[in-house]
Amino acid sequence: MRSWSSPEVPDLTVTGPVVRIHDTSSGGLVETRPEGPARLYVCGITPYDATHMGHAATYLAFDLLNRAWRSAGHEVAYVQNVTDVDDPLLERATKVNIDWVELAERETELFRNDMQALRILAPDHYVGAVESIPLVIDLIVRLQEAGAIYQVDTDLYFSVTADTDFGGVSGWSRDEMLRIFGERGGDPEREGKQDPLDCVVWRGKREGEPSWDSPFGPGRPGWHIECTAIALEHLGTAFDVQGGGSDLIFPHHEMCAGEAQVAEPGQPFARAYAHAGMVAYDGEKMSKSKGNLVFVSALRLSDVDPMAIRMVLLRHHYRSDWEWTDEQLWAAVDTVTQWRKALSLGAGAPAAPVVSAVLAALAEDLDAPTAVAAIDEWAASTLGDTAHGLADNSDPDAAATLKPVLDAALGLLL
Ligand code: 5CA
Ligand code: ZN
Repeated sequence: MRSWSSPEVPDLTVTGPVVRIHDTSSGGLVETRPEGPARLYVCGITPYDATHMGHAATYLAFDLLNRAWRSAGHEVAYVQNVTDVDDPLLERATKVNIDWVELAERETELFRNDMQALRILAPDHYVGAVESIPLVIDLIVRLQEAGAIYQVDTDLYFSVTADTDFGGVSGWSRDEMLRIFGERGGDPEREGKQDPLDCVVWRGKREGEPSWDSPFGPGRPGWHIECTAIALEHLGTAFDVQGGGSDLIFPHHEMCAGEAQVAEPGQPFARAYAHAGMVAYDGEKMSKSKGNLVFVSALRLSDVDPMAIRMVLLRHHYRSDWEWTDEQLWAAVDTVTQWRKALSLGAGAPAAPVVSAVLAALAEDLDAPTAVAAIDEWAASTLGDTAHGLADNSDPDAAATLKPVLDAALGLLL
């Protein structure tokens, strides 16, 4: 599938520190130690509605990781999927009476344009579920050979007990898993399952649903196995980070890891599992099913500078849950104006310590708010200095030093 066009990342004259990130599986910060290119898999959208601020916040978080790795001197191999066939997409297409393929293509295209406007670096491989069906079928066959697949009617299930480390990603108790599984696409109540937590990997054809031929009869892939198959194909096992929002910790990332670890015993699926907090609006998690959405595309259409949208997101630590408000957007518009003004002066407060502070903050679990605060301070003292005549410690090349770092590390083109 076509990706979007990536903004250029300027080369920096300084190298950032080793990147540490919070790993859900171990419950603490871990040092990333890429061998060769840093390998990143981020779960992509289910394209049945426009990109909202929650999506944007999650993709921005992993964009910061991508940029922090590059600042530290690593190449990055980045893979993202598109869940272009799944229950919510088919249900929406039926409800609004349009072809599901058309809906998926339209919303994926809108997402690409939103990501491009927000200057999110594009994945090297942007891969749809539909185009990956042969990979999914191969993976199911391997799981069958490992004795981890059984049939209920025309559907195939993955047996979670086949992974001796099942539960290792989320660390959740069985009770918690059982409570949440049904709310997030699972079917704990279905008769005939060996374990209520087992997840579907091949859903046999239903009337009115699209289907593809397979050795197990016509049907379509289950959700989790799509990401497992795509990640293993393009990144291999033990890749550096799997990322997504915190609503993917369980069941999605747990099931992906379980399937991969049975197919490739002795290897973890990912070395670390990183999760972004949930963005709320009107007091509830922003979600397509609740309809409390702020769309990136709608703001772009009303002439909001995408760099101001990016600034709102950067002001929140990626792991915190927060609520979108319009006040934050207008404050961010002012910040962007102020920073541009300070940068337009050329000279300013000393830039070298700000560069170090920004790179250090981002390498320490993507702490964008601390990085942004360092630049706020620089801009305030630069503009203040100008008001009172430039101070003795003024740096004649401040803007020229800072601009490439704002661009490379924070993705802000000002
Ligand atoms: N296609 C699957 C992943 S394989 C999926 O979850 N698609 S999605 O469109 O529902 O979500 C895309 C990404 O946005 C996921 O990482 C999800 O965790 C994240 N996300 C969804 N809603 C929010 C929200 N309100 N705040 C933050 N992130 C969110
Ligand atoms: Zn996924």
